[in-house]
Amino acid sequence: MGAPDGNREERMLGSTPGTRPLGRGPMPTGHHTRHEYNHPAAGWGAARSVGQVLARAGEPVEGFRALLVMNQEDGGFDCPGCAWPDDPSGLRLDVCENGIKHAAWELAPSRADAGFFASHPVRELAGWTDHHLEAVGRLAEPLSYDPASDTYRPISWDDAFAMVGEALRGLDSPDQAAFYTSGRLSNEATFLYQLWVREFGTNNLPDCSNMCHEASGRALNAAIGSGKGTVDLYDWEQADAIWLMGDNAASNAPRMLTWLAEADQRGAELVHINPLIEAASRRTIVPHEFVDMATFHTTRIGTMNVQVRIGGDLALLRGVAKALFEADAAGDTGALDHDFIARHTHGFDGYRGLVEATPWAELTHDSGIDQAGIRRLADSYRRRDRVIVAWCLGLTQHEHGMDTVREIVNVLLLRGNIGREGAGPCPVRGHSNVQGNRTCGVNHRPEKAFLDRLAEVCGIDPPREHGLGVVGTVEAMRRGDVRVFVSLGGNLALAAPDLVATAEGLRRCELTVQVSTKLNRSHLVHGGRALILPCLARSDRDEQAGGPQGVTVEDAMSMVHISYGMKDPTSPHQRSECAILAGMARATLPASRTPWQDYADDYDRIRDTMARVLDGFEDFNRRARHPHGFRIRQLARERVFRTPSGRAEFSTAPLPDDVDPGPGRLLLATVRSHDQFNTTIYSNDDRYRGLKGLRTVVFMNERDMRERGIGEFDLVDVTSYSRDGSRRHVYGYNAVRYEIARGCAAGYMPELNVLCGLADASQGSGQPVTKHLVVEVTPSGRATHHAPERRGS
Ligand SMILES: Nc1nc2c(c(=O)[nH]1)N[C@H]1C(S)=C(S)[C@@H](COP(=O)(O)OP(=O)(O)OC[C@H]3O[C@@H](n4cnc5c(=O)[nH]c(N)nc54)[C@H](O)[C@@H]3O)O[C@H]1N2
Ligand SMILES: Nc1nc2c(c(=O)[nH]1)N[C@H]1C(S)=C(S)[C@@H](COP(=O)(O)OP(=O)(O)OC[C@H]3O[C@@H](n4cnc5c(=O)[nH]c(N)nc54)[C@H](O)[C@@H]3O)O[C@H]1N2
Ligand SMILES: [Mo]
Repeated sequence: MGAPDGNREERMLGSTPGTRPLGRGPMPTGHHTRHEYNHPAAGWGAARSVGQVLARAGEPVEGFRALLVMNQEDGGFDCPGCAWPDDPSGLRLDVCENGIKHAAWELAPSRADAGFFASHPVRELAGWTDHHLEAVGRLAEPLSYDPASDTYRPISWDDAFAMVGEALRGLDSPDQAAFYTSGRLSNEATFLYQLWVREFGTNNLPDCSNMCHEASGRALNAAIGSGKGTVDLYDWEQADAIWLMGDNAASNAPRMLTWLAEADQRGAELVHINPLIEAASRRTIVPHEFVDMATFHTTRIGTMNVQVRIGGDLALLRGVAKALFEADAAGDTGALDHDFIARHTHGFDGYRGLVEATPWAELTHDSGIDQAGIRRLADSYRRRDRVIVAWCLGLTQHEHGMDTVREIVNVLLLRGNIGREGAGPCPVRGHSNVQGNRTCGVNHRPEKAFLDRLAEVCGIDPPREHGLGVVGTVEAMRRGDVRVFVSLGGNLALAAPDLVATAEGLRRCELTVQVSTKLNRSHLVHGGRALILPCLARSDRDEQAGGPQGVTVEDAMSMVHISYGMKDPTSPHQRSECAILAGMARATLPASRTPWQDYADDYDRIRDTMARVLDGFEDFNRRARHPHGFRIRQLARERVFRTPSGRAEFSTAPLPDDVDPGPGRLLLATVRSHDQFNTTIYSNDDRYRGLKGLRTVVFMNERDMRERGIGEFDLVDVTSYSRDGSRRHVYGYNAVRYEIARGCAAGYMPELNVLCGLADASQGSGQPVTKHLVVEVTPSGRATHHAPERRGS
């Protein structure tokens, strides 16, 4: 913080040769350390880390009290962190270290008020790191950007709504606006949001899913007729093998550790498929068993580590299928579930033909796992009757993410591992309500049936053409085709690829509107006019004309339940997301017949409408209040597949052609540290990877370092090669030795988003390929010698 420093923005981008980069966490002190992390995941280290974050958040006692009722059956609010489900048996205390950090961060007092903004012009704030921006506290009142003083100034809610309404009504076409969401928004607010946007006349509803699990949703839809996973926690209790692919569970879904530990105790096989050896694949102390914590009892987690190369998962899975087909051909009648295949699937012969024709040499080369290793995995799969395959971003943020997810389904189908107890596909969703956002209508490619129902029930005429996703929106802003940008939560300026290009797009807008809880980069990278509208968070008490209001979310396993915030709002000027949406909608659509104010007064009325529009939400108000809510019916779980053939579909994608980055180059995955939630950075530490005090790092395999003459913590420059032939750079990062597959590298998002070009998005899913960047890492200051070369996609 401190004095304005124009240089700071560039130092955060790491874009100046010979200058040390700052990163997005607290200002680096220059002191950093690395040790092998030999302690179990979670446990006392977790407790200590929570204490530090609570202390920094300023209200430890209040914080702790709130946390004790979080995720609990009798009242309490839903954890604002990840989407892992609550324990329906109530036997496990469902809080985790990172959920606590997250809630405590949200519970911070309001300090980002008018006084704060008056004394800190935007050009000064732009030099603060992202950690310091959020650390200011909760946003306290509506603000409008004043160009003359370069500050945000208070504005009344009515004037703010009027500004939004006028700007939107002044556009030549509704498609000149885009409406972003991050996966925090409640189901009720989501429904109002998309209703407003579609009544206004566009499907430009980009959301964080476009960068997250878009590939999973599309692949599952094509394969099993539903974009969601089929398993629930009961299945997690029954499985005799669980595969975790491309997921850093110990940091990003810590409550999963309980279930992994229990699975391990009952003898289930746990398989970790990841180019990095992550903490959950070693040992854990189940985070919720405080007695165990006291006695330092640890549970072994992880019985098999398969260190696939980046982008090699499809080849690995296909190798497993090949081994099964070979066993079947050799007379092993139990290798495949022929009965299931005949009754419930379509396209089997084509898939078998493709797999049998693929030589082992290709599969081992592309996966980075030798034949013996693939066969070991296939044997283990053959021996287990109930197998869950869970996955996260390590599989989706690739050009071929959809093909890889479909290959998971192929392998599951071979042994009937779907629609059976203890088995099935399980995408580990990210944001706490990202799945509910989709269910309730945030989708730039809505289905016809949904729009028909919306039209009929709500009496509107929704547009039918597909809208823009995240990358399309950024491109359209840069061209000047999107002129108004509204954001319900999130931090697009930092979460999107190519931070420089995204900033250019946002700055070209005539108006940017951010409905947020905390100050972030997206408030500082703004349009000609800009609004910051402070909203209540899930933990805050939400009092409306109709009394205290609760909102629902859907977890990663399709459970929907209601929760009530219980903390008094930190400022009387904050409004609920539903109220803000109703205000903006009324100002935009003066002739609207939608009862916006009634909806905002009493969310039961929103739920009554939702019950008529959304499949599976019948009797919504009553069922949401059941102690554990209700599960949206998932037909694929019952082996009813709503695909064109009426069966589960095998797919026959070719092997990805992009596993080799080219001579001298590496494939780089951007990942999260333990101490961050997406663009919210709590500290510069990454406990399970043993790193302290530094985020501007590149994790590398020791041999790849040696080949380049790079030692531990040496300064390196990283150049990325985009598909469109452009290059991007960061300078002065530190190389860190790590147990990572050869030819692979990793570093942190959002710092390294600068390296991902807008052109580097999957043709299948539209997802930026942020786990698959082609890079060169060189000792700092030494130019690269490899000729530039265009790569196809
Ligand atoms: N505490 C905390 N919790 C979170 C979040 C957070 O930031 N902090 N974010 C939330 C959100 S929105 C999401 S989407 C999830 C994200 O959860 P994760 O998907 O776990 O997030 P990442 O850190 O991006 O890690 C991806 C993992 O994929 C691995 N990987 C990279 N490339 C490949 C590959 O080619 N193949 C395979 N098999 N693995 C690969 C990496 O080594 C890493 O372990 O977590 C959610 N929960
Ligand atoms: N390179 C790279 N880039 C990535 C990824 C990656 O793995 N690598 N991951 C991608 C993924 S999976 C995701 S999900 C996106 C995340 O992208 P986003 O969802 O856009 O980003 P967040 O960091 O989760 O947003 C944090 C901000 O949300 C606001 N906020 C928090 N709680 C609330 C609330 O209750 N209501 C409202 N209205 N606002 C709130 C706060 O102001 C906070 O600053 O990033 C993507 N970007
Ligand atoms: Mo995500």
